[in-house]
Amino acid sequence: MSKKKNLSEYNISDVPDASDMKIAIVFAEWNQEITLALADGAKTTLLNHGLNEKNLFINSVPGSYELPMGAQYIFENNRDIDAVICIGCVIQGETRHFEFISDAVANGIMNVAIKYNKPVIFGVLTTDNFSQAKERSGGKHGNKGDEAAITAIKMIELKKIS
Ligand code: DLZ
Repeated sequence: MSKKKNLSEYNISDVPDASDMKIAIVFAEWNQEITLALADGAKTTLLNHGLNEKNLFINSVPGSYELPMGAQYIFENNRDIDAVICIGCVIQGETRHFEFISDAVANGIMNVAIKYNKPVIFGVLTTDNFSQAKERSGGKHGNKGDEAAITAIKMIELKKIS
């Protein structure tokens, strides 16, 4: 296993060219200060790896709970999309909402991926507090949106070559 804990510090030559790919980002409007930074990181990384901006589709959903449905709508309406990157931020509160939302999103995303046999990337932060989320959306722990973008490109390529 790689010793790197932070995929934001990746080797550019390890990532395939994305110029012939079509990718969608769907982000949650909850905790928008964080999710916009993550979505922006994902977008920049995709474009840096050759994705044509006309092949990048960006939509939002109200909250992270709606991300799996958002991904499903995107695949239903755009059959040639290669992958969907789901971006969200669920922050621990005083009630059990956190667990319900986090579990439902993780399972829902996997179900959509399997249903369409296409990568649906879990770009969802699940943190104890806002400052942990800030640190992971362009702070000292990098930007997990970058990592989600790289994961999407790598999985699309894997499907092609495997
Ligand atoms: C209701 C709720 C709560 C309490 N917390 C979050 C959160 O931290 N992050 C997030 O993305 N969404 C949250 N939501 C909204 C739910 O995801 C969902 O939009 C609503 O429950 C409506 O289905």
